[in-house]
Formats: sequence, structure tokens, C-alpha cells
Amino acid sequence: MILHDCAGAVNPRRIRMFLAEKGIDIECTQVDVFKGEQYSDEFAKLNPSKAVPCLELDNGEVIAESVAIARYFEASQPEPRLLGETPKEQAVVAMWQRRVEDGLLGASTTYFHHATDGLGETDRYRNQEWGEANKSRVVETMRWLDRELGTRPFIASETFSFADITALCGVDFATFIGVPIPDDCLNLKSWHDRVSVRPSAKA
Ligand SMILES: N[C@@H](CCC(=O)N[C@@H](CS)C(=O)NCC(=O)O)C(=O)O
Repeated sequence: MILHDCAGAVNPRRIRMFLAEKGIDIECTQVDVFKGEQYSDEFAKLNPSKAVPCLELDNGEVIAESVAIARYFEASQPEPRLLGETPKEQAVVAMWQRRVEDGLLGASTTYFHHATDGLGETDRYRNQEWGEANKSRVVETMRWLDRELGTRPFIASETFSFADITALCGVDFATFIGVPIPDDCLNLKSWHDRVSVRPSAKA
């Protein structure tokens, strides 16, 4: 089994963190999306979406999309639970995971691709106004999370989950591209400090 990864890219980091939390060690190969390696014919055969991460199984089948890869590993090795245990817990983790994936991680990558230099020449289409609108969504989502984190220690519940992984990767990426946590979001800052010291955050 091989994880097609890219050091420095935000979505693969979600899977590296997920694996680190579970203590799963697998072979990784680097696809440098900053140099456009995802557009090679060879890689496009593996993942027609031309994006990382993707997981190549031993029989050659490929699972792409971070959520799908996370579900595969959660089902293969349930403990520690990162996608919830009971039907309600699973639904709540999925709900918050999707909210932060959309409002934080997705919105910040849209800002990155449309309103900054992005990936340079490999970024083929830009819409500055759309990029700026997404920057505002990132800040709105941070403020929303700040209110939620006044009521519980982690994004989805009382325990750490994949929603925290996606949110941490989203916040760190947003900060890297110049959209840090607003100074007055003390709950979100405190959560960020707590999850950043987990060993998996180094992944
Ligand atoms: N929905 C995908 C998104 C994957 C994705 O966009 N990956 C980025 C790296 S963070 C990528 O490979 N981008 C290549 C490109 O935009 O050309 C997932 O959840 O895994």
C-alpha cells in the first residue's frame, strides 16, 4: 500500500495526521504539486482528479479523496476512533468535518488559488473577487468556531476527531497564506495551542 503524498500540501497533511493518530506507518511517495507533477499522464492514470492524497492499494486499486481515505483506515483499524463511534457521534463528526473542510480549508485554498500567486503557472484560472470572498468566509468560519469552542474542548465534541485534524490543517494553511486567527478569538487560539502540541501535528 502506498500513499501518494506531497510534503507541504494541506490535504495530504490531513491523512498524515490521521495515520499518526492511529499509529499506522505506511509507505509514502511524493508528488510535487508545486511543480505540477499531478498533471503527468502517469499520475492522472492513478487519480484522474490530479490531486493528492491518494492511496494505492496492494492490488493496484486507488482510493482518492481525504475523507474516503480516512474512512478506509478507520474501518481497517477502528481505535482510536477519529470518526465517532455511535451513529450520532459519527454524524456529528461528519457534520463538523464538512463544515470546517468547506469554510476553512476549502475557502482558504480558494483564496490561495484565486487571489494570491497560488501555484503560479500551474494555476490555470483566477477570479480575484471570488478569492477575496472566500477569504472573508475563512474569517467568518474562524469566528463561528471560536463561539462553538466556548462550549466544548474540540471541534465536534468532547474528544479529538477528524474534524479537529481538518480544522488544524485549515487554520495552519490559512495562517501560512496570511489569514491568521483573529486576535479576539481566544477560544479558537486556545484550541489551536492544545491540538498543535499533539505529536501528530508534526506530520
Ligand atoms: N477533495 C480532495 C482535495 C485534494 C486536493 O485539492 N489536493 C491538493 C493538494 S492540498 C492538490 O493536489 N492540488 C493539485 C492542484 O490543484 O492542481 C481531498 O479531500 O483530498
